[in-house]
Amino acid sequence: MRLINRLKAVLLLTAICTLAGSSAAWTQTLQEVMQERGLTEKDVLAAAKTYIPTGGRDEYLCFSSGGQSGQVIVYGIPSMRILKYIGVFTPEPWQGYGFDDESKAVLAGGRIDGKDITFGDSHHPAISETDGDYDGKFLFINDKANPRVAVIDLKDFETKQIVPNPFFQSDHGGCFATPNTEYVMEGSQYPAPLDGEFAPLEEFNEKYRGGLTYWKFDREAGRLDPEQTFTFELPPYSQDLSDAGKGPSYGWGFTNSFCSERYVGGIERGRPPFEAGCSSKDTDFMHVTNWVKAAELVAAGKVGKVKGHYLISIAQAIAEDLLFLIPEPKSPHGCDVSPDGASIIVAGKLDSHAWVYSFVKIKAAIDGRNFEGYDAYGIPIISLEAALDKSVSVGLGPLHTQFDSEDGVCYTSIYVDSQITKWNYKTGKVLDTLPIHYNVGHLMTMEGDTKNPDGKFLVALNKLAIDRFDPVGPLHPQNHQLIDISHPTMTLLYDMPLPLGEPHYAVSIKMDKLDPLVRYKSGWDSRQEKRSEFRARAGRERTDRQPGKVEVFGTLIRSHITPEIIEVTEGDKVLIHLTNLERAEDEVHGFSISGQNIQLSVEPGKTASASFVADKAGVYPYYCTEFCSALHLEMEGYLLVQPKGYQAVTAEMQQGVAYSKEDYLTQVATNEATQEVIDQVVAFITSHNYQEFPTVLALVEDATDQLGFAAEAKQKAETAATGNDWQNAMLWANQWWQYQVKTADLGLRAKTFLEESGAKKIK
Ligand code: RUQ
Ligand code: CUA
Repeated sequence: MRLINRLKAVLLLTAICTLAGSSAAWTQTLQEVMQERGLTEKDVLAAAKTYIPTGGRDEYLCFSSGGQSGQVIVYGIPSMRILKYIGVFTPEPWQGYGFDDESKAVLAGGRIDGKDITFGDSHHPAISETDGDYDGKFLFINDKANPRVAVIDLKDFETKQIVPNPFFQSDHGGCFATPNTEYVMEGSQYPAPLDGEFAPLEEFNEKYRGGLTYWKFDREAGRLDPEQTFTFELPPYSQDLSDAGKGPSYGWGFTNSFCSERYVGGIERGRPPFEAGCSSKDTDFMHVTNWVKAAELVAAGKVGKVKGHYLISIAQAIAEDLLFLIPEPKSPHGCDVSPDGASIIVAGKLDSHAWVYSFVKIKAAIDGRNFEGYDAYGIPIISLEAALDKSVSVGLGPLHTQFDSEDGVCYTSIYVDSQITKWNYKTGKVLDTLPIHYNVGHLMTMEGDTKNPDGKFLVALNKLAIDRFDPVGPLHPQNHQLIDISHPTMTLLYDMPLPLGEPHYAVSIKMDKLDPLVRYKSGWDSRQEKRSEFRARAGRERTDRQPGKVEVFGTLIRSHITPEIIEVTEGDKVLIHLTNLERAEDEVHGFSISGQNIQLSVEPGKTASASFVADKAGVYPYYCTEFCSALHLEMEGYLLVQPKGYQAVTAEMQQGVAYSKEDYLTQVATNEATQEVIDQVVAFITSHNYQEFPTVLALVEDATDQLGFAAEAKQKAETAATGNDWQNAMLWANQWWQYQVKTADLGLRAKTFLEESGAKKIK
């Protein structure tokens, strides 16, 4: 046994040396592989354009809505490797989201009328902008089904806030950020009474309304500020997508609508259905809103509050020149402002044209009060002729438009024809088309909705996959298709199945604009972004007891949980706060207790809490749910829920093995051999410029901690040995060795990192 331990330490070192020296030998040529797998040269080229060698990085990071999963999917481009699902509107157990008290509070922010909503239909993500360009700080996304908006901090990719819309019953036209993220737009979808009360459908025209909320974003706090947020009351047209103006159109917002017929269905009453009544007119309306002027009115105290929130009535919007309508092609969908802010492109789902509106013309019509009339609510209508620059035939069922780095060039998704059309909205020329598999909804180019699109790649977010993937039953994965757009003609590179929900929109940002954390400051409440009042430091763990309540302030470090025994009485409220003491990158510990619906993810530095009522007497093992170390399985403990009035009968813990002096001495010999390995690694590290590598510094910091613990355990072993208590001497000697192994593990990782990063020898 002891000998094996000693060998292990030695093996650890030799394994590293062998690894460094070996290189994989290819036994086949590229031609042979192509032949064997039936690949064409085009296939191999596509692979070469998307392949990321091990350890490599993608150029862009994509945030895709996760549709009905209520999450955000994060993947790299061009590799299309999925990196994370961010829990947003829906609990996500791996991240402990919705299972620890801190994140439960975030989800509780999204309650509607006090009701927990544990599902979201996430639709349109938006990255925060500074001066019209992505700044990589925050991500916003809306929930269409239960009108809410969430804020995700891109420091740690965690959801920090969910706010329900105070007036709507559904939303669609969000999230869209204004050029400096002053506001985040959220447009309603299906009209309903804004006061949340009942009104019969017979009173649709009078009582039902749409709306557009401009959520004020407090960048300092990293939160939406409901106090400074305002909403436009809009007619009961089904408002659809929105976009914020920029450049010349800065200060304005544009929101589509369908069903301006205000048709109310009722098949069961013998009436033609919604789909007939909502598409009978040839045109619908684009809503043009002036948010800068509206914000001034709010600041001047001229906007009233309803249900505690600023609401600009239709009458006030008309009187203050804040709201205008422009006819749009039948059943419009996408509403996309060009990078220069001069044009707005709208495509009608039931039309084959993309309509290019000119903001200069719109502004001239507004300033010249050149209106063709007023809608039923008195809102001025700018005529199509007065606002339109051109319309271009792009294919059947055009939806959304995204922009290229080349001036005037854009791409429109064509739903019915299943294709992407590349065209120029300045010249009106169609440049190229590419078939899609199948029925593309949104599409996205790299940073394609900023004022400086990067072009390069386009992703088609397809509504159907049909025959693209291995069959997995009637519910197919979604298909994201990666397209190379760096040349005059588009080339399809890759099909990526997404098995989570129907992604609507996605946004991509250049990787180098992001700077995510690898660890938290120690004892960090990541949701409130401050030091947790529940943090514990090494050696300061404690359990507080009050009648009916037990509160644990514990820690996690490879490979033990402190405390290892939690004793409570049946009926007690139990609060467990755990701090991960690790500094090493990726050393996450989890925490789960049998039968309590608890699952924490405690990343390095984080403090996370679980609370529950121990309502049934019994024995409940708990353990770490991340495979964090060789002794991960031993990272365990017991929650003992004692029956009321329980009296302990046995005084001493039982042990399965008795140790002798000889066992102790053998263990000490192993430890001394291990120390030699550690010394060699330390010598290697300190002879190099390791201080210039933050990753290594963190590993060294961690290793130093572990070595400190080793010294403490060593001392305990020696004290027990002095008293001839060989049982405890041996156990503490083994614990001393455990700490050494962890030190060696960290040290070897640091050494490998230095070797791979070409660290310089300094002495
Ligand atoms: S959309 S159905 Cu963005 Cu085309 Cu929601
Ligand atoms: Cu910590 Cu497994």
